[in-house]
Amino acid sequence: MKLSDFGWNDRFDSLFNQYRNDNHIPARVVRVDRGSATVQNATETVTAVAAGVLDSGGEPGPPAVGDWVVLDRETDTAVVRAILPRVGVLSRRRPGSADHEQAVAANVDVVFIVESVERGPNPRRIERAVALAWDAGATPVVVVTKTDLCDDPESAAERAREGAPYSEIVALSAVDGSGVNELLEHLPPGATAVLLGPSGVGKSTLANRLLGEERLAISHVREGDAKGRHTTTHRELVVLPSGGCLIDTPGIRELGLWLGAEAVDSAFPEIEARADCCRFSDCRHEAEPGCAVIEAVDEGEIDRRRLDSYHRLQREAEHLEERLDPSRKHEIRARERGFGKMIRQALKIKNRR
Ligand SMILES: Nc1nc2c(ncn2[C@@H]2O[C@H](COP(=O)(O)OP(=O)(O)O)[C@@H](O)[C@H]2O)c(=O)[nH]1
Ligand SMILES: [Mg+2]
Ligand SMILES: [Zn+2]
Repeated sequence: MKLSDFGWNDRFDSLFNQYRNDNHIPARVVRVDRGSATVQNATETVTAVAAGVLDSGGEPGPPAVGDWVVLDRETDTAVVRAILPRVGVLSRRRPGSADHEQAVAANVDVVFIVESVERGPNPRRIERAVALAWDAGATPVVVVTKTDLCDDPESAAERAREGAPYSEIVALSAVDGSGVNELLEHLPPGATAVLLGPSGVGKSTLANRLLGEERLAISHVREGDAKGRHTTTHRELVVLPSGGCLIDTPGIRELGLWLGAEAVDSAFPEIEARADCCRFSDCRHEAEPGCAVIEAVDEGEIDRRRLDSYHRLQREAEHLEERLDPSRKHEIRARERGFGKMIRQALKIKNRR
């Protein structure tokens, strides 16, 4: 295997230059445990000490699955010396915490948003994942699994499309193999994808199918119980025979946003496109006069549910930004105040006529 099969490229090669010496070798993190990381390169897979490592910004690690690191092999114990600057990182809010980030996967090109036909794809959950994908600098692709269990996979795909109207949707069965090659078109050699979705939708089964072997543990669901237990307990990167990398993740129950408000905009391009025609450049598309987005909703061109989701996710992103940077609180409040004033003025003008 070559390093490029793992996603190594000229960018990482030049970033590695400053560390180049006889003891340092580049490797990719395939698994993270407390204080250690399993890293892999073209010739070996080793468990390395990863305590106290600093990332490129001088922030303490730990590395995330998918990171490219500088591995020091001088002593018997391999040590992670540095994390190379990431192209992007897929993060979510750490469950149960208001302001802690959890890096799910680093340096990913594609996020496979996995939903099964069994419980029906959930458009609201898909929207969140789409926003997180764009924020990570990755392309979201929605994967609807278990089509062998359903007579009408097309309507399940339609439901998924409601949450990602501008993304590719691939319907497949990891059991009979249909649609699997289509999925691989989104994961060319050298690219990295992460599987994101709730427990039991078939992420690990799909990864095994692509691997051509039963490497990842899958849950055995009892007859008539579609719940599925948490079988995958950690994130893991595997290199596929087809050349791409795939990161399997445990089922994520809560997908708290960890992103900037602009990433939410990218998940709702139809709203962003219309926003250019709003009367006010800082229009929030709530109740402003001359709002082209609300007009499009009234005319049935934009789905009302999409606008509701947009508002919900925008608020969540803004609250996060406020919490992380309290100085912004003032700015947001001021904007809201200015906005109220603007509405009142607009109403006055209207009433005077
Ligand atoms: N019929 C059918 N069952 C599947 C398919 N993919 C996964 N499963 C089953 O769904 C259950 C959960 O799969 P698993 O891969 O562990 O889901 P994960 O939690 O998303 O990793 C297992 O019982 C699998 O055998 C599929 O395409 N068709
Ligand atoms: Mg799994
Ligand atoms: Zn507007």
